[in-house]
Amino acid sequence: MRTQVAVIGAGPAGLMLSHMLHLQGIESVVLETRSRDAIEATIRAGVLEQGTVDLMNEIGVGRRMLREGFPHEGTILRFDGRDRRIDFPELTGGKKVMVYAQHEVIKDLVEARLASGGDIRFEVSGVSLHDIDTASPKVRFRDKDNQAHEIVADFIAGCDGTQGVSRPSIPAGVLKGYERLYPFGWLGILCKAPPSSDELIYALHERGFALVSTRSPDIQRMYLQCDPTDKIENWSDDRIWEEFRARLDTRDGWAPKEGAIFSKVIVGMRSFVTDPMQYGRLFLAGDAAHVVPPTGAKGLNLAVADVRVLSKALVAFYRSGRSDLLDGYSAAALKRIWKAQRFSWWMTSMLHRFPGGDEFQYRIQIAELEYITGSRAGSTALAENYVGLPFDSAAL
Ligand code: RFL
Ligand code: PHB
Repeated sequence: MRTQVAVIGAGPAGLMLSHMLHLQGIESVVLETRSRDAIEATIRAGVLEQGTVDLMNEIGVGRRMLREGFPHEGTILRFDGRDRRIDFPELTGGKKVMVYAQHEVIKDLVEARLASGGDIRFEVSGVSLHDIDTASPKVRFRDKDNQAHEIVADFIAGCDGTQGVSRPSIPAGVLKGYERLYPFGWLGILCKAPPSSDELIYALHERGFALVSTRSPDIQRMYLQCDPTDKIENWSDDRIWEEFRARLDTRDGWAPKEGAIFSKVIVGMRSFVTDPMQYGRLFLAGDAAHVVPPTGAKGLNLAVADVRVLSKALVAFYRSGRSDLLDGYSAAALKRIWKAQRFSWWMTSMLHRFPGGDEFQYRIQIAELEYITGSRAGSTALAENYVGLPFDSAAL
């Protein structure tokens, strides 16, 4: 089988790329190891930057998001037993974010692809990449009935996340990886309760970080900093709520609304960047190329930003035979990626307690939070990164 772009992975990066290429008349085949039901049910990110929201609307997949998502015009930093608010539109010339779950974005993109005749192969196995340093790269895979296939493409987009095959298919020595591991993880829960707050709450306490997010009027998403090697079995519902009450410091009379917990996960935290994000005709995008700790809510947004750059470069190639934008893809994408890495690292460092961290370090963190929330310059630095930095017009 032949296609123009073989896309590995039906996450936000792969699906968005396939849809954007389709709108420009470029055909693609998307290969995904999991089932449609599985990808539409995996709970991950929740916050969309203004630019991600705008792009979803531009490419015609924003209708349900506008109806069911929650626009947030600010966020709360909670420490020393009180709330300080950062106002996004006021500090960023009108920008805000949208709380709309990643799996809802996935549902909307899958529906849009299938409605326009898009080719998504779910439940494939044994995906392998070949001849990626030639003008006819190939992808071999088995379909869900175990039949073997080969796709011959002009390009391969490696959008297969942290555990995919794309990055490991690049010969050793070509890529440089930059990594930072954090000595903590997040325990994430979903519970049946009404929202505790109109806006997300990022809290620092002597006992560690806590985050209050939301999914719907009756389902809430909340996180606690924990040991990354901790086990879910150690966290009874009672212990979780006790820890939330302590870290969210209910002295001022505000307290989280508690309800039945129906999902618990522990996720590790790391920062990782691959440079370059290209080898021959293989282009990496999203988590396949970089990972951020979730404190800045940037992972999904960066995946979308990558494919925005990549789709423009592919369109320029097919429209006018130009390959300069493809050659510049990695450098252009990495500029934004490093800025998002810095923001995610900074938010993580400011809001978590480091094992072995002493009282001095904690006092410095509180002073930084006081500064960020008390100064317009400080608040703006947080707000403009959180809603998403402007796109570099030279790169796009
Ligand atoms: P994905 O979503 O991992 O999709 C990759 C897809 O590729 C498939 N795959 C393969 N397909 C074919 N062949 C193979 N060999 C394959 N190997 C894998 C996988 O099954 C999968 O479907 O990567 P993508 O598209 O790059 O998207 C990245 C985002 O998913 C990720 O960055 C975010 O979820 C990160 N993230 C957040 N990002 C935000 O922007 N805002 C947030 O609020 C936010 N919160 C979070 C998060 C991630 C979290 N976890 C679980 C790490 C909160 C958490 C707790
Ligand atoms: C979420 O709702 O899952 C969420 C929100 C904000 C973050 C990370 C995750 O920084």
